[in-house]
Amino acid sequence: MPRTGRPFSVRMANLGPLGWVSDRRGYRYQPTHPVTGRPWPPIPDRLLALWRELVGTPEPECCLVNSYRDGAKMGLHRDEDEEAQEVPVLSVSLGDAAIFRVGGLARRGPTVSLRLESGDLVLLAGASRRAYHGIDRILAGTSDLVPGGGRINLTLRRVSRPARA
Ligand code: MD6
Ligand code: FE
Repeated sequence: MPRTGRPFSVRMANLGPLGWVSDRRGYRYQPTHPVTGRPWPPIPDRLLALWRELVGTPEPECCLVNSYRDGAKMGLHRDEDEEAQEVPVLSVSLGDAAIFRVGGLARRGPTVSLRLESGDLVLLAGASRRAYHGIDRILAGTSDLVPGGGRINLTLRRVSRPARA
């Protein structure tokens, strides 16, 4: 995590031309893994097809892979490290169910909680693209999809501002 250098409880990886990474210096997108220096693997066609169906153009540049085990959670945040703030963010939940909290544009405003099951999709589009959201907890043992238990969330994003036609 920025400043403290403490690890997130969520483990992260990326697919696609750009990956979201975090260290003491802050958050950013970069084309290679921060430790190995290798490019991220490509985004699978099935995920690209889902994006084309639900979002359309431009193409996503990053699929962030979040892995939740052993009480991992994610604090309230906004996805705001992308230049392309007007392009929706699409997420796919797999494995154990999770309590997803979503609010509005103010960090301290009212929120609602949703239970996300394996296979559920969340599309933050329009005004909700800038809404605060987070994962309060994982409901362990609600799915046997992920070997060893846990939850995986895939978020597809456009990072760079698309070239205008
Ligand atoms: C998660 N999801 O479900 C965390 N962000 O584990 C997100 O942070 C998220 O579901 C942007 C759009 C959809 C999301
Ligand atoms: Fe998010």
